[in-house]
Amino acid sequence: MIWDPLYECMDPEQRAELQVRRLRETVARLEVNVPWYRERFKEKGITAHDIKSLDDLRLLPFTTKDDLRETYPFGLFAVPLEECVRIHASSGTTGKPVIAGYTPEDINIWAETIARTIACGGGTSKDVLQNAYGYGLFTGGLGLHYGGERLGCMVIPISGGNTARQLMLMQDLGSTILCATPSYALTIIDEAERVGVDIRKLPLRIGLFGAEPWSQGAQETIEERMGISAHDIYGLTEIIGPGVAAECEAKAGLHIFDDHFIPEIIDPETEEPLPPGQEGELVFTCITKRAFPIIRFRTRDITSLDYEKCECGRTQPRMKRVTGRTDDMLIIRGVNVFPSQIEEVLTSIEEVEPHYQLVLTRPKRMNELEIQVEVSPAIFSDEVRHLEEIEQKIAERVNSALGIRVAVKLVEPKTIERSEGKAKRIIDLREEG
Ligand code: DLL
Repeated sequence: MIWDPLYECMDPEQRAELQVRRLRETVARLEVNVPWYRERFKEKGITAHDIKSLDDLRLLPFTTKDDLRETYPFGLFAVPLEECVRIHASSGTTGKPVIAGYTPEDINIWAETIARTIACGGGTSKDVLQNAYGYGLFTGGLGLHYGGERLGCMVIPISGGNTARQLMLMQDLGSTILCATPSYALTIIDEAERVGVDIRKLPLRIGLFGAEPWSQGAQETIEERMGISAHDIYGLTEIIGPGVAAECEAKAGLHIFDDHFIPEIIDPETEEPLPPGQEGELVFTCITKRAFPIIRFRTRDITSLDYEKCECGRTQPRMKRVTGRTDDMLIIRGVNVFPSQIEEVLTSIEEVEPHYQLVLTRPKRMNELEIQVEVSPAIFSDEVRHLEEIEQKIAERVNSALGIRVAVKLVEPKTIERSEGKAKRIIDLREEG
């Protein structure tokens, strides 16, 4: 089902007109209400009147994570604080979080884009939605919650963690949709197998997984082991939270809700826009939000865009699965590698489980990577020689797929920490310098 056919299937030219109008209005509001943007627009010599077509987007300045740090906490809010009814924050690995504010209209837009997200995955008002994203400052919990209610689902606001209870309620309440990070979905599968629950026999039919990079291989593993259709959903706190883009039933990329968030792909070095199909850094401009409408936000996520109409009928552009971020890219002897590329290789090897960690060290001033991956219990009790063969096979596959030499260590089942939210894949043991 398409939740909002008027906008989701809109003629692209008509949508472009709508986008330009909304963009101009947003820039005009920022000129008046946000001194930080007013200054930046002045520096660039641009006013709202100069925005006549979508190409004029590139006249506007970028906003970066550093800019958000500099203006922390409310410096980019475009309404008085008393008009806000909610804030969320992204955890961020270092320093202060990003604070996003929402007016009632923003909450409303968000519920709509999440209702679209759930419908994109095949959800309807008849579904029972088990929401295992964390509730709190993280946008996953309350985001999916309000969107689920907007669509008319019965929402189970269980939040992340307490896996035994997740399984109990999944069985007792007949959950048909599971919302979680993909790594937590794997944790749930693991626990189900341990206690002898066959999720494939339960009513569960759809998974809405996102908030971290995951590979196509992991998607297929989850689909197989849960007996569901798994969908990739994407979003970020700075833009609104989840509900920015979602994979439809055609599974040919994630539709971006671009009547609210205009995407661009730029070369992260030169900052020049790149044509459709070319991979680069994803940039978003919010054109409908009231409290925190960010202009040309550099997400650091790497992907490409496709503007062809999708077989599902939606005309919104699609982004490819995000394989990584410019800041979690590892450089191993000059080769750029993302953890999800290694995951893709691991999920193609039958003997190992999709539970892994990447240990980074720097002996002799060169980055070295060790992949630690779990094997199934049957294999672990096997002969040492067999284990060594598997390690070698993984190292060879990684070498042929990515062109890097890595060390591989098979570890005992259940020794890698299980994730309840975003998984920690990289253990960085490098000394500074
Ligand atoms: O992770 C919002 C979200 C919640 C998305 C629930 C989907 C589901 P942040 O915590 O601000 O927001 O983290 C945003 O997470 O820039 C990406 O690097 C990454 N990310 C989010 N979704 C995906 C995805 C939420 N589907 C950052 N694939 C983004 C890959 C993703 N990476």
